[in-house]
Amino acid sequence: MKKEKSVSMKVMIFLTTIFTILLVISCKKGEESTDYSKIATEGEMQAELTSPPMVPKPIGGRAATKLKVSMEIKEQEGTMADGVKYTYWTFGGSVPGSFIRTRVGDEVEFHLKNHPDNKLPHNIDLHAVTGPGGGATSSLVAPGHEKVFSFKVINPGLYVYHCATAPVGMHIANGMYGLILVEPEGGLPPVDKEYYIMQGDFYTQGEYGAKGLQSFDMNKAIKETPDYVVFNGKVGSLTNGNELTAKVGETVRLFVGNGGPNLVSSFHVIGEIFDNVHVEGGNLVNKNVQTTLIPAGGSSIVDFKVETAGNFIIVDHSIFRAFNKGALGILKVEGEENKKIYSGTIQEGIYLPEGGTIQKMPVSSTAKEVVPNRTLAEKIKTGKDIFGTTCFACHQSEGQGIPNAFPPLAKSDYLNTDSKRAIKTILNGLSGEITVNGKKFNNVMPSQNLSDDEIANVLTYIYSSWGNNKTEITPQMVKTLR
Ligand code: HEC
Ligand SMILES: [Cu+2]
Repeated sequence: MKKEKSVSMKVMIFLTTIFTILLVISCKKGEESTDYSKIATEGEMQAELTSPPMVPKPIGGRAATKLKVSMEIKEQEGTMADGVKYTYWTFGGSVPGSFIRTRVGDEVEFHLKNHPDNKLPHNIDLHAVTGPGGGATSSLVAPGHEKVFSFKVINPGLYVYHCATAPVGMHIANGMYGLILVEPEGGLPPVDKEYYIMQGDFYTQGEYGAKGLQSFDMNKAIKETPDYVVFNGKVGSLTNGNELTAKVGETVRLFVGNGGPNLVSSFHVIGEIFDNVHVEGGNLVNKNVQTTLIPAGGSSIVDFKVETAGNFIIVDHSIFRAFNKGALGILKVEGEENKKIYSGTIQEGIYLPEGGTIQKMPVSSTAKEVVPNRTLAEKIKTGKDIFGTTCFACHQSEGQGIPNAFPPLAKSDYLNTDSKRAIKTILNGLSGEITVNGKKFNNVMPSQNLSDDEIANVLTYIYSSWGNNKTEITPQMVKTLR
């Protein structure tokens, strides 16, 4: 009995010692993490502000200072997509608004100006602010006025800011959001390229692509059924000559935000893996991430090294948003392809399950083909079958296509002006920007492995349908272009 007691006493003493040691360690750690609300600032300076996709220069080692931010709110007409106009409400004239770069401990003196031509009052709620409304309560500013308030940034991270004037959803839906970065002590690890991307969903009276000035649709916003989901305020902000760029071997950091107002983003770069992700824009760094979730009103900092050349497509991996609502950008990496990392197609062949070997694709599938003599009606009939099994998946059953993805074949000016070009499109495939009936497409059509006869028939069918010009294509015409 006595012996047992002394054993339990020893255990007690042992546990108490461990506990005390742990307590001391945790206290020490607590002491080490600085309370940035107490850090003193040195001097003052004007903040550099940038519009997307650019970000201000890194802060790195500079001491905490009084940082003056001067931002002007502008309500202005802009372009949502080709031929589609929208009246954006902006912080600093861009969607998303100007990027603000601070370091932890900075005292930010914020000058919010509402341009006299604007029609509405606005304010700003910065998620980097510790205080009621994140600044919104002290920043409501009428057109032609300026409000000044100040705050100390005490938590490092990447934060969203947005307008919080009623109806809040509408101000955000019209583009009133942006990012403010609070660098940690000593800054972020240096990289070669830094960019600013922010996703947003837009609700317009007309459907996706409907021309003219589109007004905001409150009902669609409440139902959370956007017509547009885009990066940096518009379709094509990061494509068609606006691509982000980097060179092989460089490291790229993306400051990514999501303004919402409704949707969350499954942010992904096709063909890249994020080496580091500051999860939700905070301190936690996750490694080797394929897709990072960015909540509405949240952010993420991702970086990766680009190892090989090519176009890397930036998407919201809720993928219809990317290909049908605009959430698509491109990172263009220039330099040498790295075949060790990515080989490209090594061999393309026909797969024969029974034969067991992969054979080379025949160069000309018509070499020994006996081409039957068909009447026009027969051609159209067989052509229709080919269309129904091969082309319709993309171009749709009535040749109407899908806006922004697959061009129409019905009443297609592209098709009707040049039949040789149409034949070549099927023989060789087609990529790059084309304009069909006034609408731009920039996608890839794979080459179709069809015989001369089949191509002649399917094209003859298409030309004789849906208001096209009734050109008759012969196998001979295809053969000369093969
Ligand atoms: C996998 C999807 C896909 C399939 C299958 C496909 N196409 Fe296409 N097609 C496209 C895309 C995408 C373009 C536009 C390429 C670009 O943007 O450069 C295109 C363009 C065209 C064009 C020129 C543009 C126009 O509208 O006149 C023709 C003609 C055409 N396709 C015919 C066909 C025919 C005929 C077939 C079937 C034999 C077919 N396509 C199968 C995706 C496809
Ligand atoms: Cu506003």
